[in-house]
Amino acid sequence: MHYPLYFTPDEQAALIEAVKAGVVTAPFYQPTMPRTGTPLSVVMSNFGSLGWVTDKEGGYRYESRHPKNGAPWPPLPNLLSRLWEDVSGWPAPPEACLINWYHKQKTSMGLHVDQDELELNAPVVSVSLGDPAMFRIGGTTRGGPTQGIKLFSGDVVVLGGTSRRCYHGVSKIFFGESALVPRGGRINLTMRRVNP
Ligand code: MD3
Ligand code: FE
Repeated sequence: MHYPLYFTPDEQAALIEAVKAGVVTAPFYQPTMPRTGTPLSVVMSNFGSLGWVTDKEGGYRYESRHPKNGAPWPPLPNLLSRLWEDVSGWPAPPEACLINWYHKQKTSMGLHVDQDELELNAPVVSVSLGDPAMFRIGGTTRGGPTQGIKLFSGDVVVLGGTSRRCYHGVSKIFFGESALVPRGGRINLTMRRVNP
């Protein structure tokens, strides 16, 4: 489900303020791929009792603390808890909210499936802020056709049912089109249920 402009401009600004406050104690860090140590192009942080992290040594995982400074993740902002209750249809709250900042012109995210959660039946709820992005979603197997959807600031996407297990990624950021994010780019907030 795509909810275009779910959040008003004032709410979008409040979400950016919440991110700015959160990254005081849990700063954006450069995630790296398991084993190879290749950096991802986005920088990341999290809100919630668990955060999704990755580095060369530890691989993809959920952790209750920041991988660089050991700080607990800041609590989920109320606007996001309310969003989850409104659109997820899931009886339990999300433990994790990953913050992806597409902070440079060339940032993207290759096609992948989210499968580090024990609970794969809960939907994923995503919020786009700042510059638009071309989001791509395919099927449940690698290599098939994909559909592109341009996502704008304030849009919400809910991936439930079969779509939860689909390949997806971000092929392009329309860098410099929005003034919402300080220093520019796009911020994506992705809420997930981790444990059954
Ligand atoms: C479709 N993030 O962090 S959010 C990710 O815009 C991720 O930053 C993208 O993919 C971003 O893992 C896309 C939308 C999204 C999130 C999870 C999904 C789409 C999904 C899981 C299954 C299918
Ligand atoms: Fe993903």
